[in-house]
Amino acid sequence: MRKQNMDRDWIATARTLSEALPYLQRYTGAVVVVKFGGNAMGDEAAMAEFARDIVLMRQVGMNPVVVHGGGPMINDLLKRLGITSDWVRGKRVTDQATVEVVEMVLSGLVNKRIVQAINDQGGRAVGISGKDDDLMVCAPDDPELGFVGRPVEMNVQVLRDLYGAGIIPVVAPVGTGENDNETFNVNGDTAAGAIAGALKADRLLLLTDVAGVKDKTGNVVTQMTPDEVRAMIADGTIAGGMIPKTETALKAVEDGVRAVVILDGRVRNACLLELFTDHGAGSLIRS
Ligand code: X2W
Repeated sequence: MRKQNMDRDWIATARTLSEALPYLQRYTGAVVVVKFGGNAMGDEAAMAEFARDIVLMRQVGMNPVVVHGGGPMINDLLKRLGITSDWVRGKRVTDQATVEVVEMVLSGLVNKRIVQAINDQGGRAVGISGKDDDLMVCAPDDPELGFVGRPVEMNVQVLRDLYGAGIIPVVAPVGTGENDNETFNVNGDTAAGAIAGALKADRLLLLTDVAGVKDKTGNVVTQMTPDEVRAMIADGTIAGGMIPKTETALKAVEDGVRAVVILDGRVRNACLLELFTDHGAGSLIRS
């Protein structure tokens, strides 16, 4: 039954929708690559909320492409199997046994969990990996890292075919190789950046578990140019795990992505906050 009392929440809801109009108009047809990291995934409720935001983006005429990680989930299964992992410069040293687990977890458990969550919210998601239609062809990144891949050839037509048909592609960061029967473990941020670059996406959203890029005083920097990011890396303001993320952002902007945003995926409706409000969220990097 319709309620007659116009309490403040309903008025605020209508106001929010009205204020979103210019953003909805600006983003019609926009290609938005969303990297959903394993640390940003959280519980079932958080997953459902993420899926709902992605379905809403599709519903209002955007073309979202989800690229996911799953590092913590790979750690869980490796542990259960008694396989240990070493890390070098933020990347998992990946031998034959490890790459099999990586593919099982990323292309299997994690990919299908996200696909199902999007479909449960009324979207049409199809899960693939970098092997499907040779989407992401890799070469070894560094001999020290084993089967860790560096994307060398991107074939993104399959993604255009999927979103052109109204489908939301969900991509696991597992690559194929230049030789037969090779499998590569690709860092999720690297894969998302390569896909966004090859699509010349309007936005790359890197959802993580920190508020964004912080300056020396610990405040989140809301907007930066690539030169400013390079200076912050050089003087040590950007450090640790933020280095590969900002380097991915720099490369994506160089490749023709219009803007990259590093934002906290644990914040409710993080994607919508960034795309559809004046407020924005996280740190935006653009020339
Ligand atoms: C990552 C792939 C998953 C990933 C790994 O093995 O953990 C490499 O390190 P998050 O959740 O985004 O960190 N690959 C080469 O990137 O997951």
